[in-house]
Amino acid sequence: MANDTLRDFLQQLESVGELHRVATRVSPVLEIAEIADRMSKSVAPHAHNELDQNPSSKLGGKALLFENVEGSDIPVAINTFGSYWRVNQALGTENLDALAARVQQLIKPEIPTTLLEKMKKLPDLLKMATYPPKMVKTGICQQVILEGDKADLTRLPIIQCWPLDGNLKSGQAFDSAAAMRVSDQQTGTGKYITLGGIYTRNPVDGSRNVGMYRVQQFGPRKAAMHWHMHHDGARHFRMWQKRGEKMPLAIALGGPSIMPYAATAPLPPSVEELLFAGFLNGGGIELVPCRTIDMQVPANSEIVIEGYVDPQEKLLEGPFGDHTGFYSLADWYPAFHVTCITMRKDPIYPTTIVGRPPMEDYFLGKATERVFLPLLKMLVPDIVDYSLPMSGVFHNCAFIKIRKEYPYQARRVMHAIWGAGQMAFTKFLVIVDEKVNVHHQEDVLFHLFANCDPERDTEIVRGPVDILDHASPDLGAGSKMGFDATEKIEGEGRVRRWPMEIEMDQGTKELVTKRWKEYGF
Ligand SMILES: Cc1cc2nc3c(=O)[nH]c(=O)nc-3n(C[C@H](O)[C@H](O)[C@H](O)COP(=O)(O)O)c2cc1C
Ligand SMILES: [Mn+2]
Repeated sequence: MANDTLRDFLQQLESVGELHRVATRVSPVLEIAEIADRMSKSVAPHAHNELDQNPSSKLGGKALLFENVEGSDIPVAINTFGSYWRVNQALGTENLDALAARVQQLIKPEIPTTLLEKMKKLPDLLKMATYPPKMVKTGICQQVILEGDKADLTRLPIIQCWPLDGNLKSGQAFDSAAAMRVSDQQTGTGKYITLGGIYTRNPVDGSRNVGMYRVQQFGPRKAAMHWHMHHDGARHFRMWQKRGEKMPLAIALGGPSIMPYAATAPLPPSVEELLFAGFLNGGGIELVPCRTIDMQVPANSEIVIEGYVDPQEKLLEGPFGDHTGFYSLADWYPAFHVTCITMRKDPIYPTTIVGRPPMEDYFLGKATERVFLPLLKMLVPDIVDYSLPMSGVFHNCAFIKIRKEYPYQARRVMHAIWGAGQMAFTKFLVIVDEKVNVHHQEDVLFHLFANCDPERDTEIVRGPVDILDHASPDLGAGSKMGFDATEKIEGEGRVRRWPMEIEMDQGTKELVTKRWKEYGF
């Protein structure tokens, strides 16, 4: 089982030298971010080769704990998930493949006849195999309760990540006329809560969702919720909005080390993150009721911000230096009003920065890549393995390995992926044969460049794309491209005789290995 509290997690990291404490005073504006960025990028680029998925790899720098942050008496933890080793600790597993094997076990027991039945069964399977959240009456997260004027976001050491964050005059507003119109009270700060779990409820069936969405601080009790329209938080909000009701929402920081990951996991809307977290953890997550809203949050959180989202009020959110390596432009997002802040005594504030990879979120993404492989295979059985290369920042590119058996199979796989959950937003797909190592970018590119006839072997489709794709002609809508980099066979258009790839025979290889010293090298 993973750690119950952020403090336990940090203690565990410290006990093996994986936590660096910074005692000197630092600014939450840019300084912490720059230090964390240098930490993430402190390894030589070649050391970050995707080949290195060694579960004990500590590449990615150390976790950092800033003990003395200007303007707040709360310390800041960052880069806590930023290595394979740390992500494995957080998820309570030896390695990500072992976790994937457990997911595989979960979907194996019953084999219904159709795919649709299988997908429908998933929530039930999870319910049977997992530990539901446990309701408890009290939790450390409510040791300190700040209501009324005391519920003040400026008490928290919320960080500014990049220079133009929140700067509407920087030309990074999608609608510059609107940016000019917003009054000073409506202008956000450059500070963002980046590692919070956003807890919302479906007003119709009461089901819960936890998503990781950034929150921009506006006033002491006001913030903007940046959930993408395709995500469950936004879906819940549209439901509350339709009813004309205020939406209760809680932001939980810290808590069981599994939760930040679970909040990022691309689960279907019917699967609750808290159930999935219980499954990964091998134990139910303890929840306490919030003080001022009808919502439950992990009892072991460090800090909880309670409030509601106004169905009418919108704020010009952004710009924000995003995980694509570019600023996402300012746009209108719903306003969140704080009703109460609760915390443990001496809390620690967890945060992260995103930007051009490698960054901390790369490792959270890799956890998803591995854990969701069995589910992706269930949807698209042709898939043997896949990789989300660092250069593709998750949604820009996926390398997919298939076992090819019939003509145009690669295209079938492309279309299946473009219909599969959050994978559907993948802009470029490269489909390769079984012999190619999808975790080795060079190997994939070699086969892409060699095996594709651009006219014959590419597929371009239109559809929804990631909200953060700045190249698409419209926000969230554009085109996607698949490269069939497999060996072409009869029935796939005009194909000439396909040559064999060069490889030395085994006998000669062994002979040369055996005699290597004799050659005097
Ligand atoms: C560090 C980090 C920051 C993220 N920020 C956002 C964000 O601001 N808005 C958003 O919609 N998704 C964001 N995501 C992605 C979502 O958390 C992820 O897609 C998740 O599956 C959404 O959950 P949902 O399907 O329940 O909505 C972020 C992910 C990570 C790892
Ligand atoms: Mn969800």
